Amino acid sequence: PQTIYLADYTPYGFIIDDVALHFDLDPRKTRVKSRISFRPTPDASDKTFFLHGENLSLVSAMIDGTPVSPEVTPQGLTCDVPDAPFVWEAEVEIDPMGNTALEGLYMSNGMYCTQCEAEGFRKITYYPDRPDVMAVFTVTINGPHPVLLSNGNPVSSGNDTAEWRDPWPKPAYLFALVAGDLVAHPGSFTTKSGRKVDLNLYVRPGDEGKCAFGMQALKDSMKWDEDVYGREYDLDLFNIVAVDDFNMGAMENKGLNIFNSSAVLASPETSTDMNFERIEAIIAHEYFHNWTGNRITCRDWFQLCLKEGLTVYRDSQFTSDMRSAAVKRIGDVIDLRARQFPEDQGPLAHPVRPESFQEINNFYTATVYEKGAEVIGMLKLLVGDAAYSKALDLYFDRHDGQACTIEDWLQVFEDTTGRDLGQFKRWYSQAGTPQLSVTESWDHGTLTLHFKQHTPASAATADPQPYVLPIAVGLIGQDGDEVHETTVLEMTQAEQSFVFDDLGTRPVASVLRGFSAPVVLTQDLSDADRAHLLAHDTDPFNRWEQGRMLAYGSLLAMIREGKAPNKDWLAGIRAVIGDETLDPAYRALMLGLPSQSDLARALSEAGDTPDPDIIYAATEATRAAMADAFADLLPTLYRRHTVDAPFEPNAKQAGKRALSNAALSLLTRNDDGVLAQEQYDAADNMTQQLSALANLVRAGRGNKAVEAFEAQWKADRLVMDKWFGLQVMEADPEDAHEVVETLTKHPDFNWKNPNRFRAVLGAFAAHHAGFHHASGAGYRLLADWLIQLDPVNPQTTARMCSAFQTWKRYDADRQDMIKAELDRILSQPGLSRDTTEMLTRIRG
Ligand code: B3K
Ligand code: ZN
Repeated sequence: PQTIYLADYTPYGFIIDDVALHFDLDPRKTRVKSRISFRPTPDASDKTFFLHGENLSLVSAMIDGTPVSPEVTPQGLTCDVPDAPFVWEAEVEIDPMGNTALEGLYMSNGMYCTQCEAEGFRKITYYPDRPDVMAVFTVTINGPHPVLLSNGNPVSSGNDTAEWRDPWPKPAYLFALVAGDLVAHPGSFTTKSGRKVDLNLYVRPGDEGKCAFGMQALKDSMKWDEDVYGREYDLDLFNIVAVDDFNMGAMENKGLNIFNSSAVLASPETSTDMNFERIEAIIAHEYFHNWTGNRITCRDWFQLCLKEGLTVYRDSQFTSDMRSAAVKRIGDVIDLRARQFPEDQGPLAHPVRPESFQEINNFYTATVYEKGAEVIGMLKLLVGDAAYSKALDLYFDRHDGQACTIEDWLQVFEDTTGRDLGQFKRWYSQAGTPQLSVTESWDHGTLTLHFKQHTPASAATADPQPYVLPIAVGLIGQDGDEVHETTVLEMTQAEQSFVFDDLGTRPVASVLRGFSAPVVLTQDLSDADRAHLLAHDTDPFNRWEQGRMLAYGSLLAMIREGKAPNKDWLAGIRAVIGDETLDPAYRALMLGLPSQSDLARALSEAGDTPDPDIIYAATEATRAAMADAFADLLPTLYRRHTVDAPFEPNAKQAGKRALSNAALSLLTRNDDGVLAQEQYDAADNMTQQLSALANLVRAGRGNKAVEAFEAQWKADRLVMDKWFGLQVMEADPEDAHEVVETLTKHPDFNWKNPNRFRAVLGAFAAHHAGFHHASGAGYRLLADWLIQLDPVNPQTTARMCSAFQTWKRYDADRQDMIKAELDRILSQPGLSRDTTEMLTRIRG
């Protein structure tokens, strides 16, 4: 496969004034006619007329009305064209039904839908399918379907036909078309300048009852973007469509967002609190793309973080405002460590702005998205809130309607603040997680913090240079009072010291408050100092973090030396979870433990070889010790926070349920599932029902409830995904692979549906001890399924290959077995470019 380089970027040789598309829909033979006005760019060096096109059969092509015979390859076509404005017309035939890759125009449960980002439009018609070519589209759709949708505003509609016009120039990746028998859940929003916008959520008949929450989330998002970023919506209409077969969460097509039904449909009976929060965030994310992504788009796909990092950052601000900022931040850091750190520290490491790729779909990663958002958070911390707002206003003013680069983005900050961001830019160009260590010296009222930063070399970055690190620090006195409020230290060197003076007695340093930079921090704090911060830190993130560090210490000592759980840690957690002045959601987080793969990462960072069975056993023993140590407290925690009022998906109720269910999971260890069964029988919402079910299965008492749940929810695809997933997640490591094998033989295991495939195989890949079973059965099983899925859906296959990215952490036997599986997959004839690239990089 061919490697594409950022350094090779050249502007397109033509400008498009206008695109007209005409669709005659048919499941196997859809006809697409295009009429596109081109004009040569005056100063372009490359005048070759090239149009991308894949899996298309060309019926006819004309230039200025005269038939032409372009030279066609599997990637596209070239043609001689006049050195003056001309009109290109073509007709192609495509096969939506045969399109199982879910990219381009495809069918899902009888409806037509599209997914064009990043390079799917070329599977619809011949076109310069690159984001820096922006044009105005008119779309006509013919087909016997009650609902026919495309981008922009409706122009006309009649029997089995509709015409749409999108007045805003856009790249082809934002094109969308939907047709089918759908019902609309309507709403409306009046913008701050008084324009009324019609809103619709289109769903399959039967799903009408799952729309209200998503609609409200959309209105909240529209309002928030006006209030916080001053951004108003720009069309008369905003449509969202729910689709069952979708490779990702959702897609921000202009005026016509298409969502995985799991990312938009919600009801109390069928969705958990976590589902509600995720749906609200994804709706916000896609809506926010209208300005950060659509109005201002990317020049090329290397700049993906320009829209994704910024939009993730914006949606995290939104969730912080709608819910609890502290809880959101902790959740984001847990997620970053679980998904981004392994990527950044393994064979798939790449900069936030990659410099080369073979398949761009492989770069929609936690590094581009989540680390990309962290970089923006750091920038904001460095320049301050006011300068951030000014810079964003300038960005929107200066670049509206353009396809931009990271250089453009940083320039608005330089112009606003006068800062030189040359060194800061390394966050975009270097791969790897910086390791930051801090030691202290104390001298008569003066505390000096000595920092060192070091980033390990990787295949992507051979010799990483020091970063600009914003390090938020506060000081907590011996009596528990804050003696120095948060200050942001700006570290730019490999080694640097910062002084705090005029201190009476020696305080405890609370370092990297709010996780102010995405680094691995090593701080020489004693357990007593950590316990002091756990009890008194005014920074909610760091308070939680110290509990987590103590948990790591306790678990690692148990794993390495068989030590009993750390009593000071248990006592510290006990005090926090019993503190009724604290937010229940926050206390629920305090009852969490590092995941087993986080422990494996910590061991391997320290130079040890993780043993998944020992990690599993230590985690179980620690949970048992918690159940024991908190035994007297748990029943009260459970009862006090069980919600009696009618279900509301708000943060307040969700926090209470999170805490009572965290208590339930410990209580179940003491009562053999009696309370869990009680909760299961009484549950009137999915949060309570699913949590009870998970506890019953974990306790080995779930058979009856598993059957009852299936009988109750057989007809609901999204709930059945949970049913499949839960049985894998809660399986005993010894038989996890057998559980998976049994589930894959279930008549409802439709493996071509990405949600169902992920529910089972994705959950299995995340089951640390089950997947890494010493027999190698887990590796073989996943590899078998990746081989089966690849020809059908390369994107979902390639994404799941990352299950193997941590393979070099493990012992030689496991490494040999994994390597054999990687090679077996790689030797499959016709393996997709997506999967080939992923496995080649992982194998190293
Ligand atoms: N921009 C889309 C992702 C497209 C994925 C292409 N493989 C969703 C999002 O980030 O909002
Ligand atoms: Zn996005």
